[in-house]
Amino acid sequence: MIQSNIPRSGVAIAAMLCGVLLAVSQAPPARGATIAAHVRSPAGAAIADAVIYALPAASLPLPKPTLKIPIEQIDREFVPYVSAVQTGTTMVFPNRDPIRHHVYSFSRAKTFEIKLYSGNAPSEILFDQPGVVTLGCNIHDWMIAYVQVVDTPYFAKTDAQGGAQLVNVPPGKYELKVWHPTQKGGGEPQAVVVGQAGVAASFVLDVAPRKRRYKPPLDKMHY
Ligand SMILES: [Cu+2]
Repeated sequence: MIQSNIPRSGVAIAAMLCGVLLAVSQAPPARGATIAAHVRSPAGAAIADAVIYALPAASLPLPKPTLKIPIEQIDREFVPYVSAVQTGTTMVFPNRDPIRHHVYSFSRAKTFEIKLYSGNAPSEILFDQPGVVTLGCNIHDWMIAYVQVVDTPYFAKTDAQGGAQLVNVPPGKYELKVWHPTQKGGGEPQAVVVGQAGVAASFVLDVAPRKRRYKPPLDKMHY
């Protein structure tokens, strides 16, 4: 910080404040627009945990993934149940339980296992191929999670109201796709043109109810 010997008058301070306000109001706009997507069933019910992703029609210089994305194990479940990540993302699998877990995948997009561990997993996993990766725990049959690995940084997952916001999408043409772990039909890809004002899209997707395997209460656990 440069010291100044010039006394600051009220006018000078007011001018400085104006400059600050001007700088705030002239902040550059967000880098892109928003794709507001909505997914519902043929009967009109909101579909949660659907992954929406936008693949650029032309090759764009896409930002690379930089964050490590966690899937935790909490109360003998994977959290979250559904994740979406960009191809090239490193994922970590912290175990928050007082018992050990053994995370594995036989999926073609990523086959791996992290043998029985507590706390932070001894290895991180690079998801370097697009596709669906199904995770299980070798000890607890009911534990399941899905990772949709996509060749784009523009994706989002629907909330309980079936809505998903893909943010900071540069203007241009995209193929908009939807995926859900228990999808049965519908959800055909859509061509969308993203303008400065963004775009809205809706999908109708037929999904089966999630089937859960029996999860014993804690006092019935032997491991
Ligand atoms: Cu487990």
